[in-house]
Amino acid sequence: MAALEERSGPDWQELDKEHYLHPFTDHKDLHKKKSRIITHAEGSYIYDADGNRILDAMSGLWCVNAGYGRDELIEAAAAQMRELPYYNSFFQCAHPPSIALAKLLQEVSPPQMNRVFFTGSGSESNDTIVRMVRRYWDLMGQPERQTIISRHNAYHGSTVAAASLGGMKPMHRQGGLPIPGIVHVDQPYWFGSDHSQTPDEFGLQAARAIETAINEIGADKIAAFIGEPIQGAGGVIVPPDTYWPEVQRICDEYGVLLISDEVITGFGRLGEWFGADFYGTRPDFMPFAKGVTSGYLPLGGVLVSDRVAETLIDKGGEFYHGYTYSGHPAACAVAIANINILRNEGLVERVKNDIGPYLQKKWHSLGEHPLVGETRMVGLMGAFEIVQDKDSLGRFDEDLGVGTICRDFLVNNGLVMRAVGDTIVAAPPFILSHAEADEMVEIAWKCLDLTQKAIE
Ligand code: PXG
Repeated sequence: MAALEERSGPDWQELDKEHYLHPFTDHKDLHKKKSRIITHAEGSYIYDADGNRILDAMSGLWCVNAGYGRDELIEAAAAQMRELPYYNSFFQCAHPPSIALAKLLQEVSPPQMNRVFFTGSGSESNDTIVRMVRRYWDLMGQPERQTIISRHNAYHGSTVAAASLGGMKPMHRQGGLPIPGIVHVDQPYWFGSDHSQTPDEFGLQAARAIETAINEIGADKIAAFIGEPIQGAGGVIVPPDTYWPEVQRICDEYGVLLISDEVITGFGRLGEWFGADFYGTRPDFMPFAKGVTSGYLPLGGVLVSDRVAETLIDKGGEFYHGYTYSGHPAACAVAIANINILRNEGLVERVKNDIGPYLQKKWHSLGEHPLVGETRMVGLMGAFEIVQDKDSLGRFDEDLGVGTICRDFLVNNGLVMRAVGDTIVAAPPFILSHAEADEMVEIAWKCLDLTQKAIE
């Protein structure tokens, strides 16, 4: 842990402004204000250089699921670094932690998943999938199957292929994306629709947009469909119950590979090990990252189904793809320790049966606030929608930035949540106590009041 004087020593905000280009940041805007400097953390709380203690209801960036300050994870990294800090898995080499983790992942993942390809992040995992999917169809003698279907407002990462898979228009406008062979269809966002259909009808229609795209392009040209079980960065969009069963039917019927992006939903966020378990889908690929190490070290990977992996193996030939840090030993050691924590402390079950239902009940009480048009939460992944008019569910003018106003109140009152437009999202750590859940909802209500006053 950094010494106290180091935490408050140099003028971090000045140095930050001079030298540091942050991710997803308007620097001109940031320089008018100042960065919040986070110095340390414990349990569910982060602490900033101004001495504020803030309840982290985003688990960092959807990742610190086991909470901060876990000695088991710290010790696992240190021990592995002493033993073997780095070696690669190229050139017919491997090391115990990466192999042990591959075996552990097989145990916690769906039955068709017996093999894993390691990466350093969720973005790298999705870039890997774009190449692996196309390689698979080449080997299957169907090289025409190149096109991957995704959804508007999806988030699959920031590298060129991952951002292309994603459906974020502002990202596509920077750098000439998407790359060829990726098409986007509607997302299953009932709240964002005109509400003329029931959620179930709307869910079926959203799934059938995939079928329409397949028929327009030709099934013989479609390689795969990718979706987050619940869209995270897009605003915690929980699909209607009809959606995923219909997507699975369509993938089966047209022989299209299913990619379940588990970067946020993997490792217990929904109260099951994976989103695919929660929705009962049978994916061929499950990219993961974040929660695999509870964010303590960067690690990602792709779980690959038997039919794909066996094709890659049996048909032979080298797949020219891999990263220096594929299967990094220290990151793998932390992942093993983290999965052991999830198992030994029953944290996935805790999300399903204890803290999940407890927080959900409180969370839904926010729906009584005059500014809130909808609340939703599955496991420990939730959102509420700020509306101008509760009856028509009409939104505020986008330029007012009401979501951002509310988010700023939240942080200044000791609670981190994210604003996606006027949708406020939350994903607290699995170790959240009942008292912390109470605190979260109390602060949220108070800040909705403050937001209401501010915009009046
Ligand atoms: N897939 C999904 C579903 C994600 O949520 C990625 C892939 C990419 O992972 P990496 O490790 O390359 O970042 C993500 C990442 C936000 C936010 O503001 C969300 C993510 C990343 C950064 C910000 O909600 N998710």
